[in-house]
Amino acid sequence: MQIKKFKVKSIKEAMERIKEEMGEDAFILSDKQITEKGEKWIEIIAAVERESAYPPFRTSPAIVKIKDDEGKKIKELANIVKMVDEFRTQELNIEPLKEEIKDIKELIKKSFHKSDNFDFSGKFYDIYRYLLNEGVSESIANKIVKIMDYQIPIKYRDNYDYLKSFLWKTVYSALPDVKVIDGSRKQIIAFVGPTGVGKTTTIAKLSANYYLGEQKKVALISVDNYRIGAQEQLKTYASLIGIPFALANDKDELKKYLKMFADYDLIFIDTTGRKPDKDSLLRDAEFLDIKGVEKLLVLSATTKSIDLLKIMELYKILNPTSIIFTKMDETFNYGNVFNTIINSKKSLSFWTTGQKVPEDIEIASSQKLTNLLLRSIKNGSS
Ligand SMILES: Nc1nc2c(ncn2[C@@H]2O[C@H](COP(=O)(O)OP(=O)(O)OP(=O)(O)O)[C@@H](O)[C@H]2O)c(=O)[nH]1
Ligand SMILES: [Mg+2]
Repeated sequence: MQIKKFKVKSIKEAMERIKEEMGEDAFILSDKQITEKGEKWIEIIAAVERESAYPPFRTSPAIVKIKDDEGKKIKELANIVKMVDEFRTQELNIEPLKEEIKDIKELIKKSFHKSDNFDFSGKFYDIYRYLLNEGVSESIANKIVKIMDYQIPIKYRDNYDYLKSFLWKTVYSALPDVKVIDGSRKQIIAFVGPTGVGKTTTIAKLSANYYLGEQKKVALISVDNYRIGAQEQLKTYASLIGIPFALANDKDELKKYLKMFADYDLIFIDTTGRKPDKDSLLRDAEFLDIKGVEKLLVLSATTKSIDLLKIMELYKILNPTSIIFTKMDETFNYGNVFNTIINSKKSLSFWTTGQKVPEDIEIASSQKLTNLLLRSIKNGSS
């Protein structure tokens, strides 16, 4: 890894110099504001390694970045790399599956509302156990295997490769389409979610990517006046990226700033992280009930399934349009993410894969989530 220090006036200038001097693959390791002889500068440390980190929304799965010296984890990493390769092939070959996937989607729509239990045996039971081990809830695992049980003809029931490929299609088909921020239309998005999940960091990542990468006009508003200094975090990011920032102390101020930024493509609103309780969420819902403001729910992939379920239930008050999952790099188990998407019927938009701003964010992908969930399913006959 090659590392270099830069002293610049804005992140934009830094990005240009880094690109020029270190190449397309370089990325920012750290940034801090410094003052020299009364003049303000930003000191940037940039690095370059094999993996491409910028421009935005890397397509390589989050998990590949995990580093650990322990043999077990290295083995796991090797499996994941293999999975990534498989994923790439699957992604290329998905076109011919489209009709089949449409049929399965229909079937899922009908059967996911029924909840009768089934006894599975043989390979169907292995698949059911695998899903439970990955953190998929009993009722969802039951429904998936039931669909397989109904659909798979007798001649294929012992063919493990056929079962695996059918399972892949069933899991994939159960996921709603991904909904990304569409840079082609004006959007005002309030990021809501529990304390410490990564709302502010995610806003910084998206702002940098849409402003520097996609050349969109982005403005930030914080309504986080609840904790002392909370808005400073977003303000610092705004000044590093080179975009405007405002702090709204009440709803009237928020409306005033929305008017002020009326000609911006994207306005991101950072909200106070709260312990999810109904009364404070009702207050947030009232505060954010302004024409044109949509809500994006930020959740952490490290939260237990049962808690995610309760959080989702509570945040229904805010009617979020889609979900961002953060900290995908901190988990090895994706059943909770899958359960949340299936139960809430909400689309995923992005997921984040580390603490680095702006690079640790990706557009979510149903294919990748399916692969992550099924990455360790046994090969061949069992
Ligand atoms: N490992 C990892 N850490 C993350 C990720 N996203 C955010 N974090 C870290 O999570 C911590 C909390 O991030 P914030 O952005 O301040 O979270 P927040 O939701 O705004 O917090 P509150 O405003 O207090 O509710 C910080 O240390 C971030 O660096 C991620 O994808 N992976
Ligand atoms: Mg915050």
